[in-house]
Amino acid sequence: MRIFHHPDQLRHAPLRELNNGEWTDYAETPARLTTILNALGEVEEARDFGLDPILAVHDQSYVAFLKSAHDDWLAAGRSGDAIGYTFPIVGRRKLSLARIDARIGAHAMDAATPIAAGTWAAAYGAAQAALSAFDAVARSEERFAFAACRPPGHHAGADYMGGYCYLNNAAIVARQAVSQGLSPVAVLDVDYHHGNGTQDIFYDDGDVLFASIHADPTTDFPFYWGHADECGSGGGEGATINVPLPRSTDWNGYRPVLENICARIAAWGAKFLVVSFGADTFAGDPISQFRLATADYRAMGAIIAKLGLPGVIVMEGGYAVGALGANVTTFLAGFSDQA
Ligand code: OKP
Ligand code: ZN
Repeated sequence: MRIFHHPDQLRHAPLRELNNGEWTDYAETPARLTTILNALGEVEEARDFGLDPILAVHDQSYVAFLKSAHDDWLAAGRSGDAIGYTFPIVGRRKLSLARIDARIGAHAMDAATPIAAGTWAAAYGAAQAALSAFDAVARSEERFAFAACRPPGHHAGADYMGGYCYLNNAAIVARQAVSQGLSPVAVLDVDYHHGNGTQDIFYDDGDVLFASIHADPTTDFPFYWGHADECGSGGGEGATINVPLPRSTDWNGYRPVLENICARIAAWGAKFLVVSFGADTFAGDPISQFRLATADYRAMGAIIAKLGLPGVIVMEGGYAVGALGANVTTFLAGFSDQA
């Protein structure tokens, strides 16, 4: 399988995050990507497809904010990473506010997603890696390609960041697939956390099915989305599927749910598949509570590949850095066994 990345992805290195009331080391580190690339061996540098495919998902004003936020932070006399503290949960609307703190809050769903000096370059690079993987498949060079994205994307919406995510790499690929006539498209999200941003972007959209297996949001981030009764609306009614699972779920609990959700993707008639792959379902993940073993990722890859669809795998979470390389290569090996 061809694997894509962009060297700028390493430029995003926030210093710390607000976690359960304390400042802790930022879990979404550059070392995650280095580990994955080292384990994978032969990887290709992304091509640059420009801003247009990003702007097909994200608002122009949000992209402009992301680009300049860290400079604006420094210009306001601040140091370190830009981070917000006030969020408009009531009556959120487009206001053109100048103060950096107001602009961050208007474009963020949490206080755990800092903007550092290299954040925009890295997020742009990750999106280009995803687009490069899409391009390889769209040219029919291979049925599937892998984008070693980092920062991840699935919590980011059209005009907001959150959960370590800035640009929604999976949504950018799915939208690109739709615009190239590959509908209906399914996004299968197997990260430990619910992909609220991807869900939000396609909630009313009947061209893109969003299907996710994740930790029950009554106990885990992002709390407010990913509940089983969220099924889409308008033209997208029925095109959102959420299966929350309890903490401590292992492969015996996970596998039948994955098989069922794959059957629903097939029944829905998907022609193109985007996989949001997070290895934070791993038993040793420091911020997550499922119990998958490294070997289980081989079976997971095989079950998804058995759908027989063309598509792109984009990397989302996975924070057990010591095991991350093995977990990713094992997933891709299971995928290639079947492909
Ligand atoms: C990103 B991805 C919780 C602090 C916030 C954010 C988790 C983001 C996960 N104590 N944690 O889905 O892997
Ligand atoms: Zn996650």
